[in-house]
Amino acid sequence: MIYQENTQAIYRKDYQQPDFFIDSVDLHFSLDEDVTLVHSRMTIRPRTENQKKPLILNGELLVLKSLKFNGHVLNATQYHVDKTHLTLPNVPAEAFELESIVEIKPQENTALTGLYQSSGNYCTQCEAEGFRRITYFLDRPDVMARYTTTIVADKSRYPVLLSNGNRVEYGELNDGRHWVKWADPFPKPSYLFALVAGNLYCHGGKFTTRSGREVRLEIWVEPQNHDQCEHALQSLQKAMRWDEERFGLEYDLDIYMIVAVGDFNMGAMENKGLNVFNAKFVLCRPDTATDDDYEGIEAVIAHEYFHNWTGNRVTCRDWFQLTLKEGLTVFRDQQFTEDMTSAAVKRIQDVRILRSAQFAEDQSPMAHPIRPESYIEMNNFYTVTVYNKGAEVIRLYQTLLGKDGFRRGMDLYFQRHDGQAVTCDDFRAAMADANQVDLTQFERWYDQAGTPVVEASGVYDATAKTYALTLRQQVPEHLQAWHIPVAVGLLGKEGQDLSLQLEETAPAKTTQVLELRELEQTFTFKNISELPIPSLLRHFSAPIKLNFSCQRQELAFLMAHDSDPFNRWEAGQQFAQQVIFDLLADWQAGKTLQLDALFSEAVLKILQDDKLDGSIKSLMLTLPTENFLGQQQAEVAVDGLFAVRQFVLKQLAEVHYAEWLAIYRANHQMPYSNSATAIACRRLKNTALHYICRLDTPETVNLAEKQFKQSDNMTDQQSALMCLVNTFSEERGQAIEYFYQQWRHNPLVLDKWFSVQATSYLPDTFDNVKALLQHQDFTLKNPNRARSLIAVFSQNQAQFHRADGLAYQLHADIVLQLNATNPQIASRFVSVFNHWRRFDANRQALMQAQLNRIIQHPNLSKDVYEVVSKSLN
Ligand code: 0A1
Ligand code: ZN
Repeated sequence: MIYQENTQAIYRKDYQQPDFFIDSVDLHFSLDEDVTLVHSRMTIRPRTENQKKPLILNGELLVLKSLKFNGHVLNATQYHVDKTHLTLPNVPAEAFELESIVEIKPQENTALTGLYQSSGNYCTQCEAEGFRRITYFLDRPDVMARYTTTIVADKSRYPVLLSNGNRVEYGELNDGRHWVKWADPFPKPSYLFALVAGNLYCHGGKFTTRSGREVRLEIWVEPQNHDQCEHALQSLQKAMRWDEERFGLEYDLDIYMIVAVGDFNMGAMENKGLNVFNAKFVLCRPDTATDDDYEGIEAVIAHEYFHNWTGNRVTCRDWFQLTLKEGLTVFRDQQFTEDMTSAAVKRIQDVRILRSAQFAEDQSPMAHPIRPESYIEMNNFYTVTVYNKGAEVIRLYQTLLGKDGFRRGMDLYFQRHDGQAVTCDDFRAAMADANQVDLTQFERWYDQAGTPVVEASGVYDATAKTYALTLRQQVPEHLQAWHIPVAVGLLGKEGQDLSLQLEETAPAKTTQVLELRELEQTFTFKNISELPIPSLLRHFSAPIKLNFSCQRQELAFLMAHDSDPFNRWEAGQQFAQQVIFDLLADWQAGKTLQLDALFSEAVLKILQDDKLDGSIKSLMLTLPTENFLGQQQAEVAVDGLFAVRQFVLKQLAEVHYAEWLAIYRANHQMPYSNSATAIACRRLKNTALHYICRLDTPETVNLAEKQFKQSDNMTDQQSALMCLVNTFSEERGQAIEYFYQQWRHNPLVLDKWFSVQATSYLPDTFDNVKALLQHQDFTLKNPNRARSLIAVFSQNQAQFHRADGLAYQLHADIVLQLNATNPQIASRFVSVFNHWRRFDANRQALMQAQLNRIIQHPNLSKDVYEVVSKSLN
């Protein structure tokens, strides 16, 4: 087989310090329509005295025009250039200056890494290894340099020229071009470099730090989006304040810029002082963005801002340490959102993502520890494991050490490592040393892949008044026991929390964090005067699967009474899961289905519980997804799960119709605002509307249509459209057409139009998706648009996993197209096939055939090759 790219794996154990450091780099960009010239002047210093090492710089897709060494032009015999490197075999043992000029073609860059164009503007994406597509460099995070950047471009087409740091000089040339010079005082790794040039509008603001410094804040967007920036600005201000209050961390430059671009592979990028964002995470207005969009923007703005300390000031030594900055920064943004919105709702949402995506990754051939041991293409490791499980691991420190102990660890981490490129071990050492605890065993969270499974069982002794809880972790043969905090509560028969005491002298609490370190441990609670109902793994205190056999009555009890809102929700989910799996057995046996009365009653209690916040209530009224349910099975029962879940939803809709309607009416009149209360009302109301519309009668269609046409906000309009696309009514087609005409000129809203159609559970969805691929507004070039249809459809379990395999074939066609233009997106898309072994023989064969077809394709990118080869292995 021919693979164009080098598919050799790189190993963590092979890490070596760089042979050279780059202390400063002076860049000069001349942006022109046909070629862009990049001139770089670097001061380079060997790491050790008297070393005789060649200088090997990274560089890809560059055309070298000139090379100078300490001011002297080098001739071609003095260096060597190949597809990926520039090598100077003989360099002196003291510091020297190297100057290069290269040509690049951003206008042809469809991979969206390095320097590229979006809507006619220039922008960059350098993480992880994009800087080498801009100029020759030691493109690795442990080489930190001071940057100055001069940008020259046509003034009328590119009036705005931005880079990292502070604007120090500017001027005009007499040919219609102008220039700006930026200087970043902080040494940084190359992956944090950024440049933006274009015609952009600035939404400005300011922030005064707690030490009294004034910082200028700038949100840069395409001019037509000028009215969609205020929420982003406010989110930034909130994040800046929160980081001062919670972690004592202040911003360190005089200016902080955010640029929104329409074409972006990921969510956003934390470049020093100049974040580049996917427009989806900046732009919003009530009529164009949903409540979830608003929350997503606040979270991503905060995430990138928090990176200024966790990522930029203290960065990663090598890419294996990615979770050092990402796990920590996700944890920080999660805590921020918990404080800004509702801690319980946020926790539930985060755990849903973890379980549905990360636990699935753990079960797949791409499973890896949060600190991977090897990779072929680093971009394949920006995963839910590194990010979201990484955040759970950081949360474990806080659970074990307490909020104050965690803060002490953070303080010591910055005290020790500000300005350095460090490792996950350095972080763990700071946590351990600041709290004088031994965190040796804790390293297993970093080097072992997989989701730990813990079995729990309890024994109540009425005479001794003790409750003994035994926890047993299942550790696969080649692995070692994890250090797992399990937060536990015990409920009395009135639903009240019992007070818990492990030792006679220890203070009593209603939630105890048990530390499971051995394979098996028993914890005995004293003075328990009645048979308790345990509430285990409260607030999901560790990223594990906990098995504890619970009767339906107990689940219903916890669902109604647990003081821990997370576990209250969790009990409902487990209850629903049991009900669905029992019905599945009936469905498979050809029996008539009948909904469990106790479950229906428990749902009614939630519906009628006036004390529950609308957001939580709505989560409690949402059944586990088909994807999640499939994961719990040895072999995913695609059709059965679909049929049974639909049955339960319809039953709940019919049986409680009056209540759904009452809830709908009670919450529909609330005027729009983006307050938590208004959001909660909309969530609850729209959950109700979804149930109501399951009935698909003229009356219910009418209700959805009215909301669709009359709503003044996207949350309500999109929800109503989603309801309508799942009906067989005439209004369905009309609404789809109406929405298109209303929003065809707004790309982010048009993405929603594609997505809503791809999520439909009606049997014609595949044909619709195929037709939408041919739509004039569909393009694979824009990642958001591609995701809105393809990625969304691939998560529509029953429709994507059609037994005829047609959707698989179409999906593989698209992966191969993207492989040539945007390997990162291709690789993300192909990953749905990673789970092929979990399906029935027929579907396995169909997916495997597509994987084989892909791997035989010539010119496969490293990105796709790595995923597909691991998948077939
Ligand atoms: N560091 C960014 C995410 C990011 C990673 C890679 C990218 O291109 C390959 C782009 C963005 C973050 O965590 O927000
Ligand atoms: Zn990040």
